[in-house]
Amino acid sequence: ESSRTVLAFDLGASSGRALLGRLSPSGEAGSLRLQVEEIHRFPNGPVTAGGRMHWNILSILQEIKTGIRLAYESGEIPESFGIDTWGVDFGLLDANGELLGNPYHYRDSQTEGVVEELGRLIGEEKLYSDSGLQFMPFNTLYQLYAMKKAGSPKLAAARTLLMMPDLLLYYLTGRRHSEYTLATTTMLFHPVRKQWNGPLLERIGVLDSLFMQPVQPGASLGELTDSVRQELGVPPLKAVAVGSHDTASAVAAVPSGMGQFVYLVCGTWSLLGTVRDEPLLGNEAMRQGFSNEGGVDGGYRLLKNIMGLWLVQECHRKWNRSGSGPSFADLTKMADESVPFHSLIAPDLLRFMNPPDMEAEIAAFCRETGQPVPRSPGETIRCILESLALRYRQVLRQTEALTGTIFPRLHMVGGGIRNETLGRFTANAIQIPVWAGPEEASAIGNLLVQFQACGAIQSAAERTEVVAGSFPLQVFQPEVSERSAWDQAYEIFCRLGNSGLC
Ligand code: LRH
Repeated sequence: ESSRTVLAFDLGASSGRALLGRLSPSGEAGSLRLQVEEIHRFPNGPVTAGGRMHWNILSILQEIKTGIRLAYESGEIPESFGIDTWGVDFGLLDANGELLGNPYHYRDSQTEGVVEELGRLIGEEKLYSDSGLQFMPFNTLYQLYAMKKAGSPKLAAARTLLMMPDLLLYYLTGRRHSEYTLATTTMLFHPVRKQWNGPLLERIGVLDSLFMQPVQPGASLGELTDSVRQELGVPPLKAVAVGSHDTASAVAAVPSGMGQFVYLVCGTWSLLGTVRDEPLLGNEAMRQGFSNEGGVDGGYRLLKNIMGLWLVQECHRKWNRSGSGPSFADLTKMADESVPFHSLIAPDLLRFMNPPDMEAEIAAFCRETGQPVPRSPGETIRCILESLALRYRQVLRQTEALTGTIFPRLHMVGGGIRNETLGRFTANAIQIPVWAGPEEASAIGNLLVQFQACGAIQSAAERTEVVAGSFPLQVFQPEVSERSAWDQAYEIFCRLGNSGLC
């Protein structure tokens, strides 16, 4: 039996990547091993123009085409490709099928004040029960409402809305579609009826004809257009719908085994939660700021957005403007060597979403709350990592209370697992073992759903077996000697308050 290959594009906050996945028999009877190879990497940062933050859409399209060409040049013949990226962002097409401007980036500030306004207009409980999403200011609903209020001519001219992977696939295949997991990040998709929320769209004055009934992950989306093939000099290649929401793909790659599990998808964001058969749409889940997003296997990802390593990335960006500042590894080492629990922040406050100077914002928070102000990069990063670990504890407790489940371990996946200090802090904060891996979870989930679509993998259970058999896990055990220090820190942390974003 020979190996099979598919191609994944995973677009993250700072870079986009093309990865080839090769699935082959592992030697053990019947089991399969996945190997992943990065063949192309390109920048994917926002571009500020005219005071607004945008996607650099055409450049990304071109890089994806380059990735496809490089896949064939490597000598492999992929059976299909799929694209995943972060939730909520979209492009608008006019009546001729042309893109109306550069899509906005969700960290743009256009939605300021809109959460409160729509909460009053629609009613928070109604909004929550009809969307299942926490009230995050960048949700597609809020972005569209802000455009509407600003009298956006683009919105007026729009005839089709495509989420970012759907838009990129439209350019590559000539076909329009809407993928389900991303639709569930918009706040405009009803989690139970599984339809676009017509009355809500009407209420905000946006045409429901912009939206198409979503297709499920695994669906076939056609092939590269002739003109793209000719441009690249490649044979026919099929596009497949994956969990095009990066978090959906990452959760699909958790080596959880059977039964209920709790995950922490750790990257620019930290997404902590579980998977359930039914959404939780009541007041308790709303008050605690949980989302119910669509999973690749039909269930619901009950999770909370936590500000994540964005806090570190923004400090790193500031200290590296000249190009010669400390690396991420240097910063973690400095944090390790700093005094424990010097000061703590409430990471999910809106003020940390996109401040002009993250280091200064953290210092201001510490000053305002009567704590010592971090005076060095090491102290600032230590403050961030400890605060994140304590926030994980809080959200884990909330997840357990909401679902009536006690979890024996936390599965941590995504690029954040490279930060061993964070892994150790997390295990000490939550006082259960952390099983870290795989790192490339979004790309792996993307690849595996394609393998399911072409019949090489038969089920979700087999998918998790393949992950478990293909990638090493690093286990962080809670340290008994650290227990009381983290308990004390948690009490202080809980008094800081954590409203804002959620
Ligand atoms: C993580 C993520 C998250 C969304 C956010 C916008 O990358 O997709 O699930 O809420 O980005």
